[in-house]
Formats: sequence, structure tokens, C-alpha cells
Amino acid sequence: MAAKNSYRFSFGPWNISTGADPFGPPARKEIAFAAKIREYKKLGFDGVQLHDDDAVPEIDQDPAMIEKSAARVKKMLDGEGLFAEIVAPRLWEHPRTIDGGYTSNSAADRRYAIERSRRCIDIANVLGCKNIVLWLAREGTYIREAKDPIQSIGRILDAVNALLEYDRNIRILGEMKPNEPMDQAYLPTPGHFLALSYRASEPSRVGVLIESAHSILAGLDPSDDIANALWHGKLWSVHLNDQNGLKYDQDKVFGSVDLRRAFNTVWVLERGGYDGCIGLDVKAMRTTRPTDQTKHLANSREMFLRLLAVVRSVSVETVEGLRAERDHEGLERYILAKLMGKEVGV
Ligand code: 3MF
Ligand code: MG
Repeated sequence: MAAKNSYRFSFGPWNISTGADPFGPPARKEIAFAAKIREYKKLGFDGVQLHDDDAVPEIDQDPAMIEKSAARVKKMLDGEGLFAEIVAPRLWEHPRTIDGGYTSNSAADRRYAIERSRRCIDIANVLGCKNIVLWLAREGTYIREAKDPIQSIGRILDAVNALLEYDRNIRILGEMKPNEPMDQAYLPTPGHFLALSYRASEPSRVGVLIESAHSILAGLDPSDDIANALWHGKLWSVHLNDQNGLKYDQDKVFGSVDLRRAFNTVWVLERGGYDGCIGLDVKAMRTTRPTDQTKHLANSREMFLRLLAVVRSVSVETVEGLRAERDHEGLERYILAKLMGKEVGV
């Protein structure tokens, strides 16, 4: 596969945050949406990932008003030379989706979740964006008995189909995560969602966004998850970040925990011909000072580009030769030496 020359980078405005966590109040002041948008170009980003209510905070108003507000955001993005890469319905913060949206036991709440997702598509259309991301945050349970697990899978498929039918041009990207906020999520990995995609009314419009930390939380290597989705021709976006073991979702700087894992992620994206945006879903550390609150984004982008240079310096012939010889120790040394940089006398 021919190497590409350049990648486009994206992130969501939620990645510039106050540092509030479940145990403590904000550590920094909230930055206005418009001010966040002005940071993108300075940081080397062109794509904006949005929730429906990032774009239109009063999401429960009349559809015509929603489109009007979205048009203002489109103007704002155009003014900065930015584009909307994805829009995601934020179903997990609304009182009517408290027990899940598509899989809620309440028929009225399920209807709300689908209606809300249609509004998200309306917003995406105004923004000129075709990618609708579904992070199924509350589609799961705290205790297994709380919902019917078989029926729930069918309900998620029904929701996907309802959205495909609502708009013939959009694509649905499942962003899967095994846990948090729920104890167990339905369809916990990209592989689960890919299986579902083939049962959708139009499988060619259903794919995935893969987040490194979510794969790690499921005990999987992000590069293998990514490879699987690339093989299916269904990797349409990524959230690169890092994660220190199995605990709450950390959204650390890309490559900051496991450089080799990040190297393999870049390798598979580059060599697998990935042509989507390099999305970053990273959080600043809680105690970061306001003046430094976008450094984690710049650092993650730089890590990607530096690892890309390393990937491109790896000789395919050398790797193939070592594979053919079954010299995995030699291959290990070759890769580690690449990651360590310049050879020094030992
Ligand atoms: C949670 C996530 C989410 C999604 C976002 C867009 C808040 O672990 O990763 O970030 O990425 O909602 O789908
Ligand atoms: Mg994410």
C-alpha cells in the first residue's frame, strides 16, 4: 500500500475541559465554544468532532430552530477553515435517557432517543457532515437482570435502521466501549458492532470509530481492533489516546503509556491505507493550569507524527526477511532499536 503524505487531525471541543471529575469540582474555567473553535488551527487541527448539543445546546427545541442554530455553527467553522468530521447524539446526559436510550425499558424514552438522533442527523446535514457516531454509553446494565439482553441487541439494530432510513446519505459509526458508565455495555467491542452492521438494512453505511482506550479496557490491542475494521473496509474514524491498565477511562496523551502499542497503531493505520481523520480523544490532567490546557492535544498530534516517521523508516524488506527466518528475537530488536532512536555504543 502506497504511503500517504499527510493526515488530517481532529478532536472534539469536550477535549478542552474544566478538569471536573466525579470527586471534585472544576479545576479550570469553562471555555466558550467559539473560543475553543479558535484554538483548532493554531494547534494544527482541521476537523471538529461534535456532539449534537455541542453545536446546538438547546437540543429539545423545534427542528427549524435547531437547524437555524446549526447554521450559525457552520458559519463559525467555515470562518476558521474547519470542517465537521462527526456528529454524535449525546444521549447519556438527558433525563429521558437515564436508563439508556435505544435499549431503555420505557417505550417513550426509546422513541425520544430515536427522535433525538434524527435531530442529530439534521444538525450534521447543516454542518455538511455525513458521519454520525453512536457511543452507546448507557445501552447496557448495572445488573444483568435489569434488561432483556437479547431484545436489547435487536433494539439497537432497530435504532440503527431507523436512522439509515431517515437519511439516505449518512453513515453510522459505532464507537464501542466495554464499560463506564455502565457495568457492562451491550456490544462491548468494535467486533460486536461490526457483526451487527451486516444485519442492518444497508450494511455499507454502517461502520466503526475505534478508540484506543476502549480497546485496551476490553483487553484488546487497539492495533488489532483497527486492523480488523480496516479489513472489513469499515474503519471510518479513530479516537487515539492511551490508557494505563484496567481502570476508569483515562484518555491519556497518545503513546504516553505504551509507546510500542502506539507505534503499532500508527503502523496499521499507515500501512492499512486508512484515509479518515486522525481523531484524538484526550484529556488534560486535572491539575493542568489554564495556560497549558491544550498541550495534551498538541502533544498527542506530535506523538502521532513522530511515530509516523518511525513507521516510515521501518524497512518492509527487513521485516519480511526476519519474518521468513522466523527470527522474532531479531525483529524485536529491530523494532525496539527504531523506537529508541539513534544507536549509541553499547
Ligand atoms: C467516552 C468517549 C466519548 C465519545 C464522544 C463522541 C465523551 O469514553 O469516548 O467522549 O468519544 O461522546 O462519540
Ligand atoms: Mg471517544
